[in-house]
Amino acid sequence: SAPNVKARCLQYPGSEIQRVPVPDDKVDWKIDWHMYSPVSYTAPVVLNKPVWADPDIGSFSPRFNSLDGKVDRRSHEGEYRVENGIPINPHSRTGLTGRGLLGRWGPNHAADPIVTRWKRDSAGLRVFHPVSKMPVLQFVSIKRKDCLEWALPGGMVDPGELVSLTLQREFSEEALNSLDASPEETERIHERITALFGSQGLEVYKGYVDDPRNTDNSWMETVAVNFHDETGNSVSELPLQAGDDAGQVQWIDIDSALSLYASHSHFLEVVAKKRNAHCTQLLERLFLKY
Ligand code: RP5
Ligand code: MG
Ligand code: MG
Repeated sequence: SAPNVKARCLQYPGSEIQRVPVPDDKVDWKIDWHMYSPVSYTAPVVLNKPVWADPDIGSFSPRFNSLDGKVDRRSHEGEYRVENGIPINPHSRTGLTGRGLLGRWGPNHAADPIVTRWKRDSAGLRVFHPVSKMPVLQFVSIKRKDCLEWALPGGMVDPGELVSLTLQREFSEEALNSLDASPEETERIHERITALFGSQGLEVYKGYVDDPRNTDNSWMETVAVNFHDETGNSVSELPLQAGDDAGQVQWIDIDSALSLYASHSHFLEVVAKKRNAHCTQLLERLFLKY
């Protein structure tokens, strides 16, 4: 399928701005499109020079494709093009130039924690899917306040921050509401999840994300890591509480057709396959085959 589906959504999030429609056959930069004239947009909140955003090009000289001070401007996808000092989306056209809602020119690095457990019945036994006969996994999902879509509780990697820390910090903020907890609660949460996040996670994805905020010059990239509570008595017992940019939080079955924010459904398919759990994709393939 053509790349950048969500990053070509006509209505640019959080604005009245419409992208220039990019048809599937023109999405690839390699296809000549002389008439292509994307709209330019950088959100006022970005232009206001918050700490997390770059200044405008011209007033500073970023070192693209390298570690620029503490800001990592390298892409997980390899070297990206820079034209007239402006980085170019490594995947395809999006119908919009500038930075939109994103702070960085070029890659904007995030991390997505995928916390899973087995679905269990009231007797504590694992639940198997009636058709695939495979065990069903559940993952911690948050409902994003910005677009009301269900998503992984991920977030941006702060400059110089280790991804392992971002994963744990964002999970604590969005799914455990650590930002609003008392010092004692924070301590208890920290103890509980440090064990889980300190365990060897399963990296399921590293690279470009088809995020609705992407532009021709700024885009999201992530590292998605799965932390699995096999016995169901580590993080499973912590009370989930939505915080920061999450409006709701809950355990969701990886079973029915999941429609999640950005590329997140894809990450969960990978987790399900690697953990030999039920997943929709697998069912579809079975039905196609027989
Ligand atoms: C997505 O945006 C990433 O996969 C990650 O989940 C998220 C990070 O952005 P914020 O949650 O900080 O808005 O592309
Ligand atoms: Mg966050
Ligand atoms: Mg977030």
